Amino acid sequence: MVRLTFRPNDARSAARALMIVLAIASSAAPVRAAAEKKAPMSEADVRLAVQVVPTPQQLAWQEMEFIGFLCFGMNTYTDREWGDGKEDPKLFNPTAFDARQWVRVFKDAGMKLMLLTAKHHGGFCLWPSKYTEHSVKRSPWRGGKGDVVREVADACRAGGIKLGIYLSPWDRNHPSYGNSPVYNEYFKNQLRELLTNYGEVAEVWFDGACGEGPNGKKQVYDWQGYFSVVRKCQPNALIAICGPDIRWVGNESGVARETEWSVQPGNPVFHPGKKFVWWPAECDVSIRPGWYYHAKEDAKVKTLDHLLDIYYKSVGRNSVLLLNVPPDRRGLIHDNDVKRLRELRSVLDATFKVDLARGKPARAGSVRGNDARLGADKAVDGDKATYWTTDDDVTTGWVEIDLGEPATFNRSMVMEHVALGQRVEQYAVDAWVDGDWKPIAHGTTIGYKKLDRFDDVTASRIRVRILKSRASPMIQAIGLYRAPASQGK
Ligand code: FUL
Repeated sequence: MVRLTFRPNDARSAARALMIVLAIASSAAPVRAAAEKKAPMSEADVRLAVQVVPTPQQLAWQEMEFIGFLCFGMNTYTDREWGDGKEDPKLFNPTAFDARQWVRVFKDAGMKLMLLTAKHHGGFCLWPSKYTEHSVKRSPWRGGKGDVVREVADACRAGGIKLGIYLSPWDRNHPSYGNSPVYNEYFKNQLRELLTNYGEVAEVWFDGACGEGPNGKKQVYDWQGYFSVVRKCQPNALIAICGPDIRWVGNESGVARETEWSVQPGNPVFHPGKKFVWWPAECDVSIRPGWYYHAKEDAKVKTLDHLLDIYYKSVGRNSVLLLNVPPDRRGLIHDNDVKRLRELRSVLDATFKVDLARGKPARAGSVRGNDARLGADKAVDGDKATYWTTDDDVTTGWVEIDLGEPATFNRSMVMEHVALGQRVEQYAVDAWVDGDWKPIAHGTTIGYKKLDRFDDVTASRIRVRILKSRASPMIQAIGLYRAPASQGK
């Protein structure tokens, strides 16, 4: 029933969700069910949840906001999305491979990390692993002496961008897959190779996808064993998706929920024994219909408007955007994708260059202990270490910003000081227009960053109201921007 080879995005995301469920079904509640649980929380639980904070590494990761993904490998040469593991390594043969071009393109787009599919479901390794022959060492590329991971790691370091490694647990090539203890050793050995020989790795991505189906091979993954290898070899790396540090948002369209909490119920497999954890969402999506490069999709690179919409619904909804840009058979990122990324960057730069609220006089309904260090002006000072807050028992409040002259804007931003946790449950933004407060945006959670879009508003004052919060709100930043006219929505 679920024997998937290549399918549209929805089917693959369903497959990943299903496989995450299957992978842990024997011992635990499904990841997605845990992540999406909506039951009202008891007061005691709310008190616990507000105490949960990110690790410094999780916070630094969130602050990257926009990161890039490279699905590249055997599938690029077979024109498929999922390999069956029987491919001849000789097929892998980029003609103009240049990881420095990838880094340039990603950096110009504003991405802060590059995540590479070191091994996908087909099992072909982009580095010369000593534990298998199914790798670049048996391909004609660079005379069998090539190492994609090495070239990518070096290019990332030279370009000042972080490196992430995707290693698929599902492996359709390795004969031990399904013989659980043996395959788990193989997988851990590969992890050790990748995490000790290539310098710093910031993110390790364990995909939950698996298309074995009910009659296929059954591999019981040693998640805790995998996590220990990562912690030991790269103590600062974050473990994503099937892992404790970064949560899959639950779809492959790049869209977070309107209500997106970074505090989640602990997952019994990934966070055994923990009631609540900091488990922030990552939105993975491809710039093309497929994850891998297919010449037939050259004209199907997502439109600028679509990418902007994705940006607002991911980065603007308390998530990190992981955008996949698959290199082509030359081993280069195709011009159509490069051009689209440039357009995206230029609109984002034009939009967020000037913050009309920055440094403007601000006042608040109340300030904790009337302490000037926690005053309203801290929400517009551009300093991520400072924030406005209310007294401990006060869970609503407002900040008003005086823009001086009437200014025109169509985007607002509110950020919580998530270094100390996530709290806000409901907020509204109003503008002073024609002698009255006019509502311009409202929402539920804020988290690290909430962006709202609306039609041009001209006003000399705005206010942000916190209508409901799990504890005193801590507002790190409020911003106002104007997107170029053609990007009205
Ligand atoms: C999915 C995989 O099946 C796709 O091939 C791709 O790697 C995507 C990022 O995750 O689960």
